[in-house]
Amino acid sequence: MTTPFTRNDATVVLCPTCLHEFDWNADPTLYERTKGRQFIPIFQLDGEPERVLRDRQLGAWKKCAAPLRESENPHFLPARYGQYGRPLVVAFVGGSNAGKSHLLAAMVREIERGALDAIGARADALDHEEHDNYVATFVDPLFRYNRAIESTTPERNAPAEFLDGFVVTHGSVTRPVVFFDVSGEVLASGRDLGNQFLLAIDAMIVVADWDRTRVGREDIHAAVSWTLRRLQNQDGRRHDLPVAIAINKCDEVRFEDPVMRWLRRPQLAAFRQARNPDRQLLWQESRDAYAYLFQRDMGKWLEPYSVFRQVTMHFVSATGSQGVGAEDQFGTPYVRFVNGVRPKRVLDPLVSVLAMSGLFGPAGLQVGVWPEPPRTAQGGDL
Ligand SMILES: Nc1nc2c(ncn2[C@@H]2O[C@H](COP(=O)(O)OP(=O)(O)OP(=O)(O)O)[C@@H](O)[C@H]2O)c(=O)[nH]1
Ligand SMILES: [Mg+2]
Ligand SMILES: [Zn+2]
Repeated sequence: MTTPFTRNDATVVLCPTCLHEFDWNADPTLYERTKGRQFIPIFQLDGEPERVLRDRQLGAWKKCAAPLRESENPHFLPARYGQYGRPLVVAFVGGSNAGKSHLLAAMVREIERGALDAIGARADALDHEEHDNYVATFVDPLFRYNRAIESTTPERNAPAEFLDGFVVTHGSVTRPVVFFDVSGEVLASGRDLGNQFLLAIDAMIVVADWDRTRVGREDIHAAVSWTLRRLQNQDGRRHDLPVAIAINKCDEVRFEDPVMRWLRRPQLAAFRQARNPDRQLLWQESRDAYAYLFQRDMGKWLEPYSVFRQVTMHFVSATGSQGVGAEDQFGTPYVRFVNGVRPKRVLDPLVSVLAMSGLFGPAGLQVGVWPEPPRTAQGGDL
């Protein structure tokens, strides 16, 4: 799974934006992006030293080889996207207001501060400019100014692009990992350009609000069910898609068992030895989380268990506390985290899908494969 997806020595990359498959190396042309977001091919100038050329190629882009229809503009992917073999496309799936965007921002912040060191992994931004942009737009307002991220704008009629990405290295394995986070409304909205990236994903982080009454306007589990149905309809490989279900906003129920027991544990406790994850611990947490959702009449969120081979569940809190209504200096209302933002265990679902994808070696491929699906109260053995 960690080897490049090759066909006749070509590295075939699936463009997550338009779903076109193409040989990454067929056209070596690189592009630089101007301040005005124009893409210009980089060619060696007459007499230009190799070193200078190479420097200009830093942060370059590649054009997606999809044939364009009239009125369509070409789109581009960071040059490093296809350089290390098959990238891992991770999607955040869940109803609107579940906390997908806060969870992603909290994960990126943890990665930034080097929290993957704990498992001996390194992450470098896939494209530094795009990453800085993501941090300035989502991470900094949240962590520096305690300002909640706004609900993601539903964008149905344009293909989605990934928000941020890293090149993750563990031992001899290097793989680009990119994140898609669109609005819950778009996930639930049928077959739209805005959610077709779902057909290109390699792993899924399902985000569930423990309080199901808070979900937005759409049918409460439509985002999850619809995504699963579409993936199931694809090729047989799909049942291998690793899924981590994150029960978010656990800060609000932190004194309740079993939440208390798990939320107090340090981040990545089960992955201290990334090559040999603690499957027992992961199983116990998944079992408790399964029971927790089932008791709350949230069985629909457990559907991935019947569809996919590898599923883990995690109690997390993206923000560590509940935000309160405030007003900024311009009188604009916003949600503020008065005690600062302190994520709890947000990297566990991410590292779990990375492990299940084989990034940390073969033992990870058994993560989330349980002796039997967790039983519910009717089965009597939880
Ligand atoms: N208490 C608590 N609130 C949270 C947490 N994470 C997110 N929230 C709140 O939940 C609300 C929704 O969070 P978002 O991240 O915007 O949710 P989303 O799933 O991205 O929603 P859409 O973009 O509309 O699909 C925000 O008001 C956050 O303040 C958490 O860990 N704890
Ligand atoms: Mg969002
Ligand atoms: Zn494309």
